[in-house]
Amino acid sequence: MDQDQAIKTILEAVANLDIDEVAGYVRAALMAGVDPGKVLNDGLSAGMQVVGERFQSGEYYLTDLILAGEVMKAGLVPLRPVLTKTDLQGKGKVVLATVKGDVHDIGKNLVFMMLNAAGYEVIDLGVDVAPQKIVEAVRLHNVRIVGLSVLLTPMVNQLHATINALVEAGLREHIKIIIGGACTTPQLAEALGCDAHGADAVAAVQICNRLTSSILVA
Ligand code: B1M
Repeated sequence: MDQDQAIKTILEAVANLDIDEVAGYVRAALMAGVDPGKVLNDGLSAGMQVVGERFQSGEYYLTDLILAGEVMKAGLVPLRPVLTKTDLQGKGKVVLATVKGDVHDIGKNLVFMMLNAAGYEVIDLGVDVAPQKIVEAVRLHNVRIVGLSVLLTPMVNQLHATINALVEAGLREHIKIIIGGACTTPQLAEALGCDAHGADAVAAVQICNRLTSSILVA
């Protein structure tokens, strides 16, 4: 099987909710020499995109979305050790959360995994996290980077609420804020006064590296 076909097979397995085969297809792609980042972005995540479209069109129901989450997790099992192979340590601390009202955590968990592998100490507050809890975590752990994930458009106002809470607590000027998730864009990040937008988990690491150097220089 060629590399493009291997990726297409993974995409289709996720899109068709094939929980029994997905991990095997990921293993086969890795054996065929496909780049792990491509397996993640063009295979697994692209398959989730199709699931979302089928949900939106009424072809899939909420139970299918739930199963899709499990399919994605199954596909990540063989990928995780390859994505997290690193010996870097001690880059600094990052607080990570999915905003209040939103329970999507697959993307956030990928960002966690990649930041961890890149040597960051990541304080993961989980999902449905209230602004005040983020403020408290920033204070408690003395972090310099806050990462916020959101997938639901109606919850974008929680990004705003969180940033406001950080401003009111007098913390905003001491930290960098990066946002990401399916309903976010660089324009949204700019409009909200964030420091960066991460398109995917690999980009999130590159951005944190850049933000960390700017903090060290300042
Ligand atoms: Co829901 N869901 N969901 N869902 N879900 C979406 C997001 C949706 C787009 C589907 C659709 O209609 N097309 C839609 C949102 C529409 C909108 O508002 N724009 C939607 C909806 C409507 C809902 C419910 C309201 C459905 C209902 O109840 N009627 C409900 C809401 C629950 C809630 O949160 N309160 C709901 C529930 C669920 C499940 C719980 C069943 C399940 C999530 C399981 C879980 O996360 N544990 C689920 C799923 C699986 C999806 C889709 C199909 C897939 C999401 C996913 O995991 N993608 C999704 C469709 C879609 O996104 N196109 C959909 C794969 C993941 C790797 O991508 O999270 O985007 P993503 O992360 C990426 C990047 O965005 C980035 O890195 C990752 C890749 O490397 N990234 C960051 C993410 N966070 C980052 C942070 C960063 C940097 C980068 O820095 C901090």
